[in-house]
Amino acid sequence: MNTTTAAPLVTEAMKQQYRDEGYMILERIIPADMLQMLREECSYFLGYYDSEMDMRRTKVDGINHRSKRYFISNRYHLSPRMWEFIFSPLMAEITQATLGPDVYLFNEQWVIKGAEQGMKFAWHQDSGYVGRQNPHKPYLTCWCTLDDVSEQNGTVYVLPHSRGGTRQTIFDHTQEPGSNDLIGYQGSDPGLPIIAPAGSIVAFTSYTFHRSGANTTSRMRRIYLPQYSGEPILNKDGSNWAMAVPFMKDGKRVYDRAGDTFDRHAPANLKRRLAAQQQN
Ligand SMILES: O=C(O)CCC(=O)C(=O)O
Repeated sequence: MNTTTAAPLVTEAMKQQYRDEGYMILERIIPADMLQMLREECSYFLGYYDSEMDMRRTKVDGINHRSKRYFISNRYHLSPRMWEFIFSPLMAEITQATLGPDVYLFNEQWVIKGAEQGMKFAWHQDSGYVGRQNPHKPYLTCWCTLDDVSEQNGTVYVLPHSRGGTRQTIFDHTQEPGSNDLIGYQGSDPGLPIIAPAGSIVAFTSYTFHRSGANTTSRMRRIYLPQYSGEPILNKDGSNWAMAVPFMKDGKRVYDRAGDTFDRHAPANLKRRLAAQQQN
């Protein structure tokens, strides 16, 4: 009888680093067919978003800057296959290792830096965007590389908890004019650059300070970034801050593919925005 079990993808040492320093790195962890699918979907959503900006006759939309930097959020219902990655056994293992037995999809986005003019993104905690006025436990960001990432093409820099003082604290953030970035750290520590091949995942907590550099290369730099929480994250009025799609409950996968529709789970502000566009 064969009694061997597959080695865990997330090792004890990785979990310890995540707990102590707020991040861990899983290199070349995304299967090749998934990576290909994510790259194809990325092209679709980028084209979709560019045409939306053109229709609105704008080049700047919040923190999105046409051809320079994109954050395209919470549209996975518009794809017939994104759920296969978001709710995959791989993401189940990573989320269980970091958040525990109950997991919800909170937010998901493409973060794309344009070739040659890809803009930097300022030091922040993801929780700084949710805000201290909406109290929440640290949630999980999975920064998934669709390209090899380097300091030249605008990789992310992480400030470990022991250097940023972030283990239990959400700092004040102020908005930077022009870029519209929220900035939460003004210190001189440059952070740790993540140099990793395509298909890697950097998992960090929403309290961990991070930033990213400019893309000066001749190719785009593409990231897919799903975020998960251990419980729904709410606005003060009780509505979802973004989404709260059940994924795991008591360590078991409870994701309901048939019930996961745009109408049921997409954020209210996105529903309003897309509905308004259809009327134009
Ligand atoms: O991929 C990047 O450039 C940084 C993304 C990021 O920091 C975020 O979405 O919070």
